[in-house]
Amino acid sequence: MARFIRKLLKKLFKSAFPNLFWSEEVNIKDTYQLSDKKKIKVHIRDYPFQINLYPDDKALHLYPEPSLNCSSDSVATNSYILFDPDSFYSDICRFYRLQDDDTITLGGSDPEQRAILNISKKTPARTLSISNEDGWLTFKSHVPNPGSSISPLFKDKKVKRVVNWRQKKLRRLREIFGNPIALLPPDEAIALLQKVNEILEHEKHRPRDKDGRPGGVVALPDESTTVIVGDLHAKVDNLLVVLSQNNFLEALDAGRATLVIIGDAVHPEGDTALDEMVSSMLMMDLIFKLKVHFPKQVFYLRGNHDSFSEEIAKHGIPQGLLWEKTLRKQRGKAYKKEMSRFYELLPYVAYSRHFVACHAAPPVSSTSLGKIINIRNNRKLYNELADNRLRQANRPSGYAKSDVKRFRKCLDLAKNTPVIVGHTCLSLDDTLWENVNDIENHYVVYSSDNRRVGLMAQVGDRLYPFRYPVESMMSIINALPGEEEK
Ligand SMILES: [Mn+2]
Repeated sequence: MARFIRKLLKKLFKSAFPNLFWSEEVNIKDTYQLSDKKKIKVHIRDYPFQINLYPDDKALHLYPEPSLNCSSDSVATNSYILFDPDSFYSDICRFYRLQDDDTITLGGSDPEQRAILNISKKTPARTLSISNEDGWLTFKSHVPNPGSSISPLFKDKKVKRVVNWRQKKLRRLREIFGNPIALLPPDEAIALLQKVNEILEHEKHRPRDKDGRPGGVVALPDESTTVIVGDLHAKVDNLLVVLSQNNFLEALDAGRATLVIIGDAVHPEGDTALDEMVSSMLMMDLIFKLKVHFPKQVFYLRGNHDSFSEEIAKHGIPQGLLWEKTLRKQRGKAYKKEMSRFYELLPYVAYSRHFVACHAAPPVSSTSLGKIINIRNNRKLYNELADNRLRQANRPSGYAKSDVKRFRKCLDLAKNTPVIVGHTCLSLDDTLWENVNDIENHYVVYSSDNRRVGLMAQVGDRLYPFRYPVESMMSIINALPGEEEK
């Protein structure tokens, strides 16, 4: 709403003082030298641009945010992504998204821009501004001529580079998940789940509890690069979006990355039918395939929905019981039993020197690493980690800033280490929230939104928030031509 009002005010202001906002509309066919004497306005939906930034001509690429949806009903986002082509295609990296009504002023004094775009420190603080308005981009150079330049990336290979790069990931996903991506037949499903449970019994990075069984904690090595996905609630497309963006899949394939799903991958939410359990079965099939494919790199933490409990209910729909009934009916008693074993074997907390994550909340009772490792049969601690929420007037048992601090401390983590939880959708217009309740480096990520998938991913020593548009990934992947038809 704020965005809408701002836009309206800007429009009124512009109509009152048109000369102040005048910019020349240019159709760029070749390298165009930007000048501080005039602003230019370009529509670049059809092809991407290269910016050569003053003073050292650092090349940056500006692409319409790539969409794989070819159907006419897909929503054009009007967004652009701005990135450093030297790193964008090779490793997990950050970028800027210019949404409608956004402006970015590029310059070398901003450490974030230097880190994300590899802009040199020599670049003046205000070098070039780019604004997006209804998909039209306005460029304004702030430095004496000749300043920066922009050129269209006409060559076919470049125009389609981002889309081709994503298409390649889709083919890889099809190799991992099967062609087509579909629910497994019962016999294959149980064989897969048994394999997963075998892995969990001897899972890597799981300190043992006092009975010698896998404990409640995943302790990741310092050198692992972690990607964290929040509650998916049966949104299979959202999982596939995550795996087809950035270089997450490539980093998993190269053994460089660790994927941590922080629970509640099942049971639909929001506007979907709450009693529909088949998409949850498919979701778990896919997660199990990932686990078998990357046994030392994919971890699933237990959420409150990872249970057959009768207490799991939404708007009067007993999702826990329905889930149990569906598994029994569709896949047999043995499968349901194996799923119970899976739940029993799950960890509750994952951490490394760079982050700590659990499904719902830092514990409010006094705790220690040892207690969390020995969480089996500790119902109270399970409820705190997997089902609590922020403290509020009507929820005095919720967690607060002091609990976030204590959580880091009990794991011997530095003060500014990101604490990441899921479980609570904080507003309908987003999927990820930062510094929640004014608690610094405290993130809530909820990855089952219909429009955008939020996740946290590590770049260098730090985890950063990322958001990606949701697309109909299942149908896109299943409609890809086979290798021989390419
Ligand atoms: Mn939950």
